[in-house]
Amino acid sequence: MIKKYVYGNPFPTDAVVIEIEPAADKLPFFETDNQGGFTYSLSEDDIVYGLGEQIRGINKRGWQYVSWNYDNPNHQEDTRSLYGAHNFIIVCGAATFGAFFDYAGKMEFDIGYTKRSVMQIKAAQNDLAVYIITGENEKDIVKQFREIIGRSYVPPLWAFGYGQSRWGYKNEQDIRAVAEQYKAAGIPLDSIYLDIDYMEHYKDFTVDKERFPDLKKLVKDMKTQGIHLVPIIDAGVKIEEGYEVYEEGVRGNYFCKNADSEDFVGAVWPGRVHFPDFLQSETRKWFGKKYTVLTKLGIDGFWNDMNEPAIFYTEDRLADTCAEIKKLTAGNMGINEYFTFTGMVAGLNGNMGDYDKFYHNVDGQMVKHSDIHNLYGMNMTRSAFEALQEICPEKRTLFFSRSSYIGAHRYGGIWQGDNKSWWSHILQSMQQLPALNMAGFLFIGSDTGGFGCDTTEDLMLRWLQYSLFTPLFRNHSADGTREQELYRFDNVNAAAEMIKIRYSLIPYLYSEFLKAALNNEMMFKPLAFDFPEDLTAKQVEDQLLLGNELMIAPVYKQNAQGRYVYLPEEMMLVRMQSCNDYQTEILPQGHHYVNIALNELVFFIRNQRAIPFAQTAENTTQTDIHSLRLLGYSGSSYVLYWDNGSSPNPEDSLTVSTL
Ligand code: MIG
Repeated sequence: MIKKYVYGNPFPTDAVVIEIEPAADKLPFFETDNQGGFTYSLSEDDIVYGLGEQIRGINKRGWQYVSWNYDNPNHQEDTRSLYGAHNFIIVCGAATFGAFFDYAGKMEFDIGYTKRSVMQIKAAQNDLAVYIITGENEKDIVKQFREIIGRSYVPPLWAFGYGQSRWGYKNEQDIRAVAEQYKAAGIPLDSIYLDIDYMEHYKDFTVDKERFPDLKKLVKDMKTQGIHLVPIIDAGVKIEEGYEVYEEGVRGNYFCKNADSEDFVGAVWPGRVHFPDFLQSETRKWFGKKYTVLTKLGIDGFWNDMNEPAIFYTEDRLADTCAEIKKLTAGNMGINEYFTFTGMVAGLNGNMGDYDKFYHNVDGQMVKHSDIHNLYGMNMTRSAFEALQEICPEKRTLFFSRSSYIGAHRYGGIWQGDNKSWWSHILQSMQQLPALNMAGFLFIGSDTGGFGCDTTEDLMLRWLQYSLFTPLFRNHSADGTREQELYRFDNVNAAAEMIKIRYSLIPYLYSEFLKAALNNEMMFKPLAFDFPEDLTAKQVEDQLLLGNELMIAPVYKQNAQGRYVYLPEEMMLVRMQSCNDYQTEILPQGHHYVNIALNELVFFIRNQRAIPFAQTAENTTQTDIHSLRLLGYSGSSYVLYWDNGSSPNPEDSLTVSTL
């Protein structure tokens, strides 16, 4: 059952797509101060799940989180905000219920941080809707929630292939070289990503003519090899006379304004920019249509970046900072002045105060950005999604975004933002998956191998062995870091086998994805969701159930030759060196130490279940679902969901068959 409680005058976020009448009774479970604050007493055994893309564990107890979409490539345990805001939690224990705090501004979730047994949730203003969901169990609560937030985005089938990306591919030759070297190494590939360097001076919807003289031909040549090129689009629009997007935006009043009703100026990669006011439907229509510049060249996938929006600096703060620094550095600078000075410089990027300085035009009303901050990225992706539905109505376009709010799951996927080539970031990515699924995000994945800093061969192999299970499977790294295309490593063979295994698993992964999307289910679940009576399962933070048949337990520690795994029931261990070389072993319920060599993939098939396993393929156009074999317990069957992989509504071509 879902009940809605309204406080003040909430801004319509469009997270919930079903009309729900506000309840007349008193808010259950929480005490409210009627000032945006909500308090719940946690029992010792309560678990709190959720918050989507956030730091720390599957159980969120013991930290304070802040929903404030934020560009933090250096996130660690002490971080409070990441790229997305997903204010949905499930409390499980003394009482079990779900709660969604539909509020687009800054929101704090103190989950036993200030006081171990108190959960304090606080919206910056008392203008929000709170949805309380009760049900049979966690999965039922999720299903009810997902029903009210609308169907999750389903990407084209090719988006389940492996993708290679790097910030630093500078020109056509670089792109062609990546394709050639993957082919030479015999590694399947479905996509290569174009980062900001394909643009002319980082201007959206332009292509640098010198470095990419004939993008249309490049797109075509790549397609004949089964490879899709996926360009990036940034939120900020460069201020430059004669640049069409800028001029149209100014003329149409499509940009965010400052307090004096002038177009607001921030600085990001292109230098000084205006930010499209994606909260206006007119802006969304205008900006969305711009994607045709690229679809006309044969492009059929995009990633939307910098849409928190990230702001490196604003002009007035820069001027103030420079003036202050002049004063600080005049004469003999003391150590306190020195730290004030470095702090001021570091504080330019993503400064909270800058988000108070611009406004959105919502039906003629000026709304301060910080009050609706977390909706910006969602509306950018919505702009693209809705426009592309009109421009290419016959097929799905791949979209994923960096920033998001609940509701954005209807328009695209998300990648989990900038991470690092750190072992801890394998685990961090994995711990977010169930929470993201709870919030509707199904097309998700991390920058495999790590985005920032230098990767190592063993980190890459272990990351592949995890990421090959995630719907979005992309190797991505930052400019200046060690190159990490798989052919760069000594043990290219082991990496190649992992990618081939991914392609053999695509029928299973895609089928489970369709089930999750069409039936409002989770693709990745904490163990306790399927084994609610098992007290040990409740504590497992580094294993996940995948679909209804698998359990994954990746290695995420350097030099580890294996790991401890907890089996909540008897399962079949599958140990693969390649699609055709594998061993299986039945393990009883309980604790096990499992050896896992660096070149091996280990996963578990649940008791009396089986999964479809295909011949590997060079890319998804070769995925053959007619020669599937079942892998797992003999005598068990599998229900396969399949469609043509491209029709806008999966239902239109859906087939459900039992193997
Ligand atoms: O400030 O476009 O998260 O994936 O490679 C960095 C360059 C801007 C951030 C994205 C990352 C991308 C990078 N971008």
